[in-house]
Amino acid sequence: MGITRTLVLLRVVRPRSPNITAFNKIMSRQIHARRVEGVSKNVWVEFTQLAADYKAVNLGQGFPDFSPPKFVQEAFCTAVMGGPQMHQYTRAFGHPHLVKSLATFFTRIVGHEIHPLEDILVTVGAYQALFCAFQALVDDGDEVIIVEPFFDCYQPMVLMAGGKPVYVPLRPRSEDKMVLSSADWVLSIEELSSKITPRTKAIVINSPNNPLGKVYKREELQEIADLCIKHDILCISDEVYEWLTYDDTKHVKIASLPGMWERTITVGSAGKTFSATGWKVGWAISSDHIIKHMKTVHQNSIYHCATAAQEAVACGFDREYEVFGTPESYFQQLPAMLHHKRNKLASCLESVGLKPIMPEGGYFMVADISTLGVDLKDQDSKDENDFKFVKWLIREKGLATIPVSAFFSPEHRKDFNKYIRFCFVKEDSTLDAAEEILRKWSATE
Ligand code: IK2
Repeated sequence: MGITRTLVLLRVVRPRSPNITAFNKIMSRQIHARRVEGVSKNVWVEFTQLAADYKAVNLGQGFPDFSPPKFVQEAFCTAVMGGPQMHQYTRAFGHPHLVKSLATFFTRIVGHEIHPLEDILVTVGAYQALFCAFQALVDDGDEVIIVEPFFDCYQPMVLMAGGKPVYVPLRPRSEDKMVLSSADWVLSIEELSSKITPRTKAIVINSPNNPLGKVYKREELQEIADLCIKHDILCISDEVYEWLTYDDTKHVKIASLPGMWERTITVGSAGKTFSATGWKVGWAISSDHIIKHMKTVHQNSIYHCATAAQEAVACGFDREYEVFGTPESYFQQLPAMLHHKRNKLASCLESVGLKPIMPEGGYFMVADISTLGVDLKDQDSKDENDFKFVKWLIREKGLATIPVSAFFSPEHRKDFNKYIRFCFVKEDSTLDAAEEILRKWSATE
């Protein structure tokens, strides 16, 4: 059953239990802990449900609507049929086969000998790697610099750890120039530097960036690295889209720059790497003196993630190690396929008068909607403009996307509420269906 059908079936309005209401009345103290205050809104929960309710063509949340490559599907089936141990607990910090495969694979990429048992933590998706990092490394009052736009969970995770998020936006290179590529969005090192205080504990970067698709150049990473080293700051580097770069753009790992291995936590995702987001296998790679604290959070919360899924991901990396750099590699095939989809979506958006920003990496495309002039006065007035527009597009046109202000801090949201995000890791038929909706709409305007 597809995710849309499942979500539609789950949308049964449940009457409030009389027991819960009674309990709330008798409970004389506040039920919730303060750490859940102000972080309950979640763009994925809201828009995935809305897309399902309206059975919209879904270019919203970032997951492929096609299957993972055969070799990992087969590896998963083999694992599931592979005897009792595949169905039981495995090593808490990562299935032995997987940490070995990850260490072998990434030692070659980072250029630093990675110890499978000391330097890697396998997690429930990249989400949990990020959660463990913030919980293990951020203390009350610590400041964490987040480069905007950012994957939305960084902010609530910092807050839940007791930290203070401090934001530095990527800005279009020039306000008057048409912003055509994600490379036109740049970080001001002066601005970043001005945000560093004695309480700054970490800087969070994401390359390729979600939602913009910006891939940081080596020189940009070097400037960030210099600041981290100068001020003794950690770097949390979210690299879940590391294999997805286009037009000869190269992804560089900040951990591979001199002096950065010891202070960088690199976060990865098998969901994004092998087009299997539902498996929820992710990892953090860092020096053992950092990973050991993340292990403490992990062992006292999740303990470990599904054994068979870890085994399948290990087989995937073993295979990729063998074919790395050849046309057989999925890490070449997936970006090649997505390159075509990216261009297809860009032409479609341009043909209906939207202004897309061409991503250098990842599988999202941001477009400026300010030229469209849709009347949104009937939409919820508390919402930002892009939220209103995306809701309108789902309800009225049956097309789901994501509002880009969700990737900005409350203080900068207003400046970026004229953009929406399209996901293109979709079957061509899904992209065609989206194109048809947009064309019909533009023909009636
Ligand atoms: N980090 C980034 C930058 C991500 O984009 C994601 C997953 N995003 O998917 C939702 C969307 O943007 O549409 C994660 C971390 C989490 O990855 P995982 O699924 O491995 O937990």
